[in-house]
Amino acid sequence: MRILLYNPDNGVTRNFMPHLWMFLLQSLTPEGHEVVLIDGNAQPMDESGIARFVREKDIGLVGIGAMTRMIAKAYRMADAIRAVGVPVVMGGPHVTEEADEALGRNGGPRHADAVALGEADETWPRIVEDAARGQLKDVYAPVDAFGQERKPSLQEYPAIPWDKINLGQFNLVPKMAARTLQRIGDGWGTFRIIPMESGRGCPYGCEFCTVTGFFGDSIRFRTNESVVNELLLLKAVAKSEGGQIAVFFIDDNFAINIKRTKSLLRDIIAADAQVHWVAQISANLLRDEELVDLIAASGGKWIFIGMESIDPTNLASVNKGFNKPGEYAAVLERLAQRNVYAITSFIFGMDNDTTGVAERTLKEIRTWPPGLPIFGLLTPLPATPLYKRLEAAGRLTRPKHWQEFIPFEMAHTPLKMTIAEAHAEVKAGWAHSYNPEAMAYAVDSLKDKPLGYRINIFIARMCFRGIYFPQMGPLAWIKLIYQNRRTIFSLVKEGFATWHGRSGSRAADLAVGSRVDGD
Ligand code: B12
Ligand code: SF4
Repeated sequence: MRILLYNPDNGVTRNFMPHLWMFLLQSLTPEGHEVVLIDGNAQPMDESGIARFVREKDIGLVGIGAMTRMIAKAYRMADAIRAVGVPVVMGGPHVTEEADEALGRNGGPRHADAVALGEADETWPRIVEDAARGQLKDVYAPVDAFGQERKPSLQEYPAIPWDKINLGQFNLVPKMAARTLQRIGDGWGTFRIIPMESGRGCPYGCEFCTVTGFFGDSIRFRTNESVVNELLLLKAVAKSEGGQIAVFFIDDNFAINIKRTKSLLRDIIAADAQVHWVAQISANLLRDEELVDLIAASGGKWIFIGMESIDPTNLASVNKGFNKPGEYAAVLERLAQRNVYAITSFIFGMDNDTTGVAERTLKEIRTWPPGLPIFGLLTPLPATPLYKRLEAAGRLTRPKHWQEFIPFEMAHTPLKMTIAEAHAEVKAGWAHSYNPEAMAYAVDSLKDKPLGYRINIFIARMCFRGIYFPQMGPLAWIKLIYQNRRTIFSLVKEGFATWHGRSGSRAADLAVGSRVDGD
């Protein structure tokens, strides 16, 4: 049987990275079946396109995974596939919480033939075999012989065959430039950000988060050896094609067990398996100097920190009181000293937020080393404690907000400001952080750092701006480049001067017969 695994885009922003679940399920598919992957972020497709694709390619089963944000699109695509007679199984965090909705058991239309609840590592092979026999069940739950929920152990993690998977659709280097860039340095013909997990679960239980409910509060880890081998394989793949690779450790809190994280990072260094990597780590765990040293030495470049708010009352109200705004600056300095930067994530519209929250937050941010601030709204995701609290208080204004996804639009009333004011605060956060002056300031404030770091920060900022301000398509990018022309010009000028200086001194060295290369 030929199986299509499909992840929809949300139609607004495109992810820079493919989704791990597709590669994982592909690796866990029983022998004798062929698996095709389509990520809507890399290969946009509409309903008629996917219906045509499954017919032309003779697909026997389609698996769709989606977050709440993409679920409306996922249902539309599933409907189109089922209309041409191909069964659809859906999985992921949204349908796990809203299985009745996907199966049409709550009065709405049915979108899926089957739903995989929770982690599907162990149920997927069964789903495939049932589908091949034409005997799909409605619901697949990860339970043991006694009907108790069973979380898969990650000790026997499958080796994802990155060297055999066609990763063409996930290259971030534009086709036009790929050939030329392949010859630069170690090669930049391809650049991919690959998701990798080293563990699952988080015990913190923040009120707005799906993770503790979905993956559980006890943490399971892969062996160091399996992570190191995967990194080595990815490194080899990038080298063989004259390209670059970066890894996003998608663990919800990569340093949740500091001792284990340090041991993993030490093993990565010992095996020479370093690649540039990004990970999510909560601020409280970054107090440890040795951990931060190991992060830098093992290739860590960007750390995503869920700061959420600079107001301790807000943090306490969402069960995230372990975040201490008073230590944010020291944490970011500690990272910046090692040339590691932070993606700092904030949520506006919390219960203690009042108008002016964006400016108050920006004032703090300006005192920190430059990073990548991002701003969102408090969102009641299905089945989270937050959803239940707001529902009980009658504060949900759009209880099924996912059925009509609107980016950056609240689904409940905040307590101390209006919905419109909360929207304006988020807009102000993005506008003041990503206007050309803010971009120039971020680059200038790193004057003492090597040019490479400043270029890295600048490019990352240009891309991150697109999370809020639509910048899909060449025209939007041309406009953005024009607006930031001064910063671009100064970076190019400095790059040229550095290159010229280097080639000048190399010529001088050669002229006097001295050796310029190390032994
Ligand atoms: C990496 C990540 C991202 C990446 C993008 C996704 C990517 N390319 O990988 C980035 C950083 C861009 C991102 C952004 C956002 N994310 Co995010 N993200 C994650 C994260 C940390 C890891 C996802 C992952 O790969 N997990 C590991 C895999 C193995 O697990 P999985 O995807 O759940 O898959 C398993 C099962 O669900 C199931 N399964 C999944 N799909 C399918 C399909 C089929 C057919 C079957 C059978 C089974 C199946 O089987 C898999 C194996 O067991 C998760 C948290 C988490 N730990 O999962 C949050 C998470 C998915 N994100 C979340 C959110 C809310 C967001 C944002 C909306 C945040 C924001 N406010 O802006 C944005 C929106 C992104 C967008 N563009 O639309 C929520 C989603 C909750 C929900 N109900 O939808 C999560 C769960 C975190 C949370 N705090 O609650 N995210
Ligand atoms: S620390 Fe992060 S992953 Fe853990 S519950 Fe809180 S928000 Fe979710």
